[in-house]
Amino acid sequence: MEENENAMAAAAPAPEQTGYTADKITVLEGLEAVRKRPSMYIGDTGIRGLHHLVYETVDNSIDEALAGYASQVQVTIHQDNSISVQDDGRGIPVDMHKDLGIPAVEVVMTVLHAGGKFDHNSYKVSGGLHGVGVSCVNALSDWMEVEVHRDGMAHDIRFERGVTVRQLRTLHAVNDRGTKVTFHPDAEIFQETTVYVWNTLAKRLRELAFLNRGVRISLTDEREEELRTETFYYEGGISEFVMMLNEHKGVVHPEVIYMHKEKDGIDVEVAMQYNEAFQVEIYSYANNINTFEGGTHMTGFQTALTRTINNYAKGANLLKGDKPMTSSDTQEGLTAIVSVKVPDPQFEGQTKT
Ligand code: 0RA
Repeated sequence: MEENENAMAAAAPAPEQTGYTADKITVLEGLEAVRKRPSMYIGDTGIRGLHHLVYETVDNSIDEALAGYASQVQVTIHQDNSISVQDDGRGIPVDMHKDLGIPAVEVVMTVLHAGGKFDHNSYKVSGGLHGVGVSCVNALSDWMEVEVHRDGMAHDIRFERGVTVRQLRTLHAVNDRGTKVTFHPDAEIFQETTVYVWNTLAKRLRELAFLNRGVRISLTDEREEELRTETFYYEGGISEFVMMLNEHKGVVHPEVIYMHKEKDGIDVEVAMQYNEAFQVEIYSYANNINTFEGGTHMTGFQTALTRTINNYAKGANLLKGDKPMTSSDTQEGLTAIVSVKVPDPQFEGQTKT
């Protein structure tokens, strides 16, 4: 992907011919590349890719919440299937980017991978789709508007197919903070459909609320005569996720077992509860993305579980003459969530959904 971008930038006309600086050429070529091969960036241009535009946008607000600056994220499906994602975070900075000479918010929205580059302290955790950033959403939207409330003022900017069509303006005084991104998926790109599905968005937003304890995420649909709204908020985080999964099963112990530790910037959480069934239901996540092929976080948990139970059993003389338990013994009837948050994740050869 990087190689491709560089190749395109190299083939661009010389700055003296166009009046653009080298940086600006790279900016334009970048988003053109996304429109040329959208599936390279968002996986596909069907209904999945369409919904991924929302997830990618929501991830930025979740990051702001994980950094401790936002507490809620509101997603709205408007009548024309445009989507708004609004948070109460610090607001994307609107000051001039010193190298590019355009406002920082414009950099975030028009430069591939620009996400938090100008903010080296940012602890970017959310996975995004392929970690492509909100500029890809911009490139694949026939229009996008961003409104920022910051330092007591409202600001807005508008793009069409990734190109700035209305420069950043300062509108009026406000007494709140936050960012609202509204985009309309481009039917030239999403030829199959541009219609959002409530259940698909609700399922992912609920999952994000479970995985990010204390973040209030709401979904509103303005397309029907009657407004539909649902709020996902779980003070218990992944423990409540396990409770939901075990809801219709007889549980072996009433309380969900929960463990949480942060070390060297890596956050690890486990919630688990045994039920009376035989199936194993363990879901693992890295940076809010379901790592359905497992990984070191998953095998680490499984190994530790079996070792811990065997050590206890041995110490309490429960094994008698029996062989130590196997991991299939210790996982029978187990429902568990393993969630890790890593600043620079490696999804080696992993297909993300
Ligand atoms: C970097 C720096 C700062 C805010 C953000 C990113 C930010 C990005 C998004 C995207 C959606 N919502 C957002 N909210 C905040 C601010 C740095 C500062 O104020 O010092």
